[in-house]
Amino acid sequence: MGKALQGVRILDFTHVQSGPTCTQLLAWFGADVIKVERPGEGDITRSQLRDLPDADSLYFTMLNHNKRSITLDTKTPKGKEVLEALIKTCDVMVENFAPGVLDRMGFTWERIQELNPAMIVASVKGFGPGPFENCKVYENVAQCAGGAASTTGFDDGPPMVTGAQIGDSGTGLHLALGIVTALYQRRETGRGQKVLAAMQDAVLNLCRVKLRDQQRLANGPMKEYPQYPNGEFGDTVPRAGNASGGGQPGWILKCKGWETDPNAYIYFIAQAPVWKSICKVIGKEEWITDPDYATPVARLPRLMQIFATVEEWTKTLTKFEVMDLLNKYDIPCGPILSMKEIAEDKSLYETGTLVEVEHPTRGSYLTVGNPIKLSDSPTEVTRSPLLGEHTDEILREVLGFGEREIVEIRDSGAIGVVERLAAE
Ligand code: CAO
Repeated sequence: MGKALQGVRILDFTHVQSGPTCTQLLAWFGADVIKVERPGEGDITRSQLRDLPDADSLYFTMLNHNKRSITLDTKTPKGKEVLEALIKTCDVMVENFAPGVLDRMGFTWERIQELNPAMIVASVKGFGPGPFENCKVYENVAQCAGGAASTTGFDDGPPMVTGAQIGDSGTGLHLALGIVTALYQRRETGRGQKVLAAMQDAVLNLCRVKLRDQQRLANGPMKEYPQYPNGEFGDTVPRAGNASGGGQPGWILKCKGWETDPNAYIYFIAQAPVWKSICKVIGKEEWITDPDYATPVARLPRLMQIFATVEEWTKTLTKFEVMDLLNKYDIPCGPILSMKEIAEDKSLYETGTLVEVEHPTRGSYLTVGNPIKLSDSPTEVTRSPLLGEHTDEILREVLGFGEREIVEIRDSGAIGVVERLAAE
């Protein structure tokens, strides 16, 4: 079966997490992704957080599936020549260098356009144009600057970052959409264009509901927040603990075993249409008609007390028993799943969301597959490339260099000594 992005060739000049998540998605949709790495070290994540000596880290392997790797020192004259040849033959360049790096390398937007006017140049940067545009940015910096940290955590605690990599992987997702959109537009115009996803912007986009709340604040307290009715609201959106960001109140409740199991909890949502069922399941049928509890508006000032009552019930059952019981009545809830529990969930393997991958130097490892399923473009997850594994293949087959030219490139040092030895 064909792949959605078959025939699209990506010059993947990305590193660390944000850029690689984007190009990995494009590879899963069938693009030919050629990762350009510095000779010797390659993408810095190959050696970061290593769990096995001399094997590419899980950090790297889990972000670079289905790609090919070429090593190239793009600051040498020969390296520049090869990069130029790649620019001429690829449809998209994706990069997430610090601001100014590409220009310093000699590959300005104008130069790239000269070489290939149809090339789409897609970039992740920490910030868009403005006071911070020249800053280097990592995940948590973006979470803080995009409004996520100030609105995450509990009211009486410090700002908090979240484990979900909304700054890196979240921006990679945004960039991938920008790239396919630009490819679509190119079909009409024949021209390339710049695509920018700033990490601050991507995080803010994901925090859209909090900017909504900033404006609601001017019109009175937000009644679904735990600060209502007894706490204080200042002039900015407060941290809402585990309150729901939508119109249905929710909270995290203890389940059986919570004293020893840090994840024996369930997210419970007091959805209005199933209020009667909730009352019946937890044994509080009198709340169905009690005017203090019967309507959503009446319940708002009592939410914490209601959750505490429901918790007395959830504490008598495991989170999975609660899940089963509540779902019988269509009461929305979600067990707090640990990474161990997720890794053991067979259904996630069946859908390809979790995948076991074989790797020549680290053996078998578990990874997250493509979370986006296309019925006509199935994803087969293949392992990440070793550093420079496809250097010769790309020089020969993609760029059409002959043996003499390849030897010349090697002898110039542009593809690096280690890779040269590996190739011999
Ligand atoms: N050949 C020769 N040189 C190369 C090369 C290659 N193949 N690949 C990279 N380099 C050089 C660059 O030219 C640059 O050199 P100069 O500084 O002399 O111009 C150098 O490597 C370092 O690039 P960098 O500044 O991007 O890397 P860093 O480790 O210092 O910073 C990061 C990393 C992520 C903070 C920065 O790249 C950045 O802010 N990127 C944009 C935001 C982003 O994506 N952040 C998410 C990171 S994931 O958490």
